[in-house]
Amino acid sequence: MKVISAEIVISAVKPDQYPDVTLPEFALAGRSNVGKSSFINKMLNRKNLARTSSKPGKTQTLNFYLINEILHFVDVPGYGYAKVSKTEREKWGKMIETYLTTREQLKAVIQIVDLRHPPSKDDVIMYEFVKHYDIPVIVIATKADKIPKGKWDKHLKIVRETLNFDPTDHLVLFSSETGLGKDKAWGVMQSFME
Ligand SMILES: Nc1nc2c(ncn2[C@@H]2O[C@H](COP(=O)(O)OP(=O)(O)OP(=O)(O)O)[C@@H](O)[C@H]2O)c(=O)[nH]1
Ligand SMILES: [Mg+2]
Repeated sequence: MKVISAEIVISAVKPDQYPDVTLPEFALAGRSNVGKSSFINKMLNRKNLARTSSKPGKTQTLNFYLINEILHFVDVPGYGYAKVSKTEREKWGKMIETYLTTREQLKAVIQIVDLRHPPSKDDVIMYEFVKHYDIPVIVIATKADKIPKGKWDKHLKIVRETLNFDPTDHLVLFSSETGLGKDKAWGVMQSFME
């Protein structure tokens, strides 16, 4: 996909703030600091459209980005960030759950995991959640630039095993640093838009 235009439409916290259009949507899910916002920026060739940070907990609202006037990316707060209060965490959890289970134009969840480590307990819960609700999921194993090429397969195998990965789902090796996997990720997304 050649990205011509990309802009933030709204930062929403409740359904009546979601954009009132039926364009296909892809929502990011993943541990805090795993690289969700960086994934969006890489896919859009933008340096900091989706705000990133080396400190976890940067994204706190559902941020809708309109791409080429034809689709939305939705950047979502990360899970597993210990420094957030329990009340705050529950509020986010509810906000994300409401979005994921009610948004009809959601074509797939893009679940980002860190290739360097086995998926966390929260990653496994998130994957089980989307499978339970029959939401299509694309798993992106990012930060591949931090692992030597020769070890990629070994790490991908651990990702598959830990998630109890459904072999009919897509798993894309990715790096927001190098752009590895970008074309493949667009290809998979486009297959969900047809
Ligand atoms: N080396 C490397 N670093 C990455 C990659 N993707 C993200 N990072 C770094 O990881 C940190 C977190 O990235 P973000 O994109 O802000 O993470 P996030 O998942 O949006 O985090 P929250 O909004 O806090 O949930 C930043 O310092 C990024 O530069 C990658 O592919 N390779
Ligand atoms: Mg973010």
